[in-house]
Amino acid sequence: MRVTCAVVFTVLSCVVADPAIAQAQSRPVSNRPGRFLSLPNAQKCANRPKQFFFRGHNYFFSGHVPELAGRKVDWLDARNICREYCMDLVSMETQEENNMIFRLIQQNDVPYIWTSGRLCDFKGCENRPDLEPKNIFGWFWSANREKIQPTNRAPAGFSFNPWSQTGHKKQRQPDNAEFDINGTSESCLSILNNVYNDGIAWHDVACYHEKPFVCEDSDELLNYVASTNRGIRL
Ligand SMILES: *[C@@H]1O[C@H](CO)[C@@H](O)[C@H](O)[C@H]1NC(C)=O
Ligand SMILES: [Ca+2]
Ligand SMILES: [Ca+2]
Repeated sequence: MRVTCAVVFTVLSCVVADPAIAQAQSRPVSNRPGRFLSLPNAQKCANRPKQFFFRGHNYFFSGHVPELAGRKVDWLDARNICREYCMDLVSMETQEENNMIFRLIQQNDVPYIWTSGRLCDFKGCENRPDLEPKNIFGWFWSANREKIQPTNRAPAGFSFNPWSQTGHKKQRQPDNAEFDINGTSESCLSILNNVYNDGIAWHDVACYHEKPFVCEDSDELLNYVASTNRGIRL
């Protein structure tokens, strides 16, 4: 097992776009001690739920998987459930993909989901002027470590800003509102369905909240499992 870990992290380190973020990411990211990212399980990867397909990736919504339906988990647990399937939480890099996820939420009346969006506010994110101010430039997709575009305007290729214009403090998101209440940072990106009478929109939310989630294929984990399991069909 230890060898597998070392190999995984060697493999992963080859495809890391942002070493600072990636290195920090392999450490625990919540206050619960001793929590790490899960390794993929080849059997689960081969048999992963494939509910819909978009631009080369399979996806599933946890609420539509019999063994996961009704389960709500915190952000890291959600990532780890996805990762065992060679997937990760969903990352909406384009408006088309974002629309697809918004439609899923709307058509199934889903109250909220986790995405892979994460604020770079942990160890490894210091001394990064390019991430300041954090609420505008500090967000990234943890699934592939790509930066999320500045939060204060429509991302390139989007005709609108998917971050909500309102929230707990009646301010546009991200607003880190729970930090003002009791010092808990809102470091994870959730899509909320009209919780603030604001339609379906992106919100920064504290990572301990428990939510259903959408998983998306991870090229990195699929490639790793393919390369270490000769003949496997993924
Ligand atoms: C902070 O406030 C939220 C909202 O009232 C609550 O759910 C959460 O448990 C609180 N957290 C702590 C650490 O007190
Ligand atoms: Ca994506
Ligand atoms: Ca918020």
